[in-house]
Amino acid sequence: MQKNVLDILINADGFVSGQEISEALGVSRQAVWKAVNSLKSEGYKIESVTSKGYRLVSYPSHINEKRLKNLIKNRIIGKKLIVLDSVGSTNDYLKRLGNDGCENGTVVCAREQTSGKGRLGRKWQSKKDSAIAFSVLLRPNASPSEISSVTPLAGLAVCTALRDFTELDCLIKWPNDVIVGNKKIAGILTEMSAEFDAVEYVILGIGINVSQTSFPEEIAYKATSVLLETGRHFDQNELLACVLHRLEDVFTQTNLSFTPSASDEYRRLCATIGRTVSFKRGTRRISGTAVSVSDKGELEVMLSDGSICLVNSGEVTVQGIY
Ligand code: BT5
Repeated sequence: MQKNVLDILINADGFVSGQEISEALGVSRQAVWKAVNSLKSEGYKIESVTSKGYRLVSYPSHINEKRLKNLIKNRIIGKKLIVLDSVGSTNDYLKRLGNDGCENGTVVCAREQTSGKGRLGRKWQSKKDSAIAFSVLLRPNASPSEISSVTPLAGLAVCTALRDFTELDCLIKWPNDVIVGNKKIAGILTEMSAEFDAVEYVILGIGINVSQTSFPEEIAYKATSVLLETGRHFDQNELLACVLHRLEDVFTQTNLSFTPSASDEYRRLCATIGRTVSFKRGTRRISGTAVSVSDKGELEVMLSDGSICLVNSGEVTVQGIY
């Protein structure tokens, strides 16, 4: 009922009277009034004028299922969409759906995560409605070694969507953190379920800081949000739809591995290139200069003797960026 009323308001050119809505839906004016009130309580601004009826003024800026479903035009990613008010971790929730056979491209998104996960057992923190937290399940027809570029490609998609949507100068900290200046605005956690030679599914968990005005003390020096950087409030639904659209573009155009144009674009936006980096090999810590990113997504680091070392996983510390 609420959705039907919303659809009418979205498609109306200006005011629609309560009478018109009740006739179109075959319900009482009282029922229309109730539906309008519950839409208002969800954050929709609806003007009501006695002689004219109702007019949709603005949408809630936080994640809202109806609004998001209206915005997503993808064929695969987000075609099946689950929006939750609160969940432990969208990745864990989607993993359970993945094990039960959910379709390629399923997206789970939540207004709040109570135990959001970072990589290597770390925590991802975001308060309710202040950030976008979602996970995408992909079922590539490939072996684990053939999909090593999935994570950097997701980083590229999030980075370019944020650049276009917010006009911020977002860059990528290899392999897939999205940064503005030297602070992180988005992070990605990739998890996979695979047999030795076949991937069952990949889950890309993506957190984007949108409306935070501050961060807990321990991460304040390295975290930022779209609001802090631009001073503007963006609609989380439009931003998420834009990111999902970009993910679909990137993954349908690349078949999950770097194409020459995707790797060129990745290198152009990679803030790690040209910087001094250090990483662990066994028990040793090695330093060098990041010189490029290979077509498989590996970081190419030049060591002091001029040799090139390829880094494909693990933690890399970048001088000058958190
Ligand atoms: C990441 O890990 O950056 C991956 C973050 C993935 C989050 C998404 S949200 C949807 C999905 N469901 C989940 O449960 N997770 C995914 P990592 O590179 O390990 O960074 C984690 C570190 O970043 C933490 O140890 C903090 O230092 C810092 N951090 C935590 N919350 C942050 C935030 N909101 N913004 C910036 N930095 C943060």
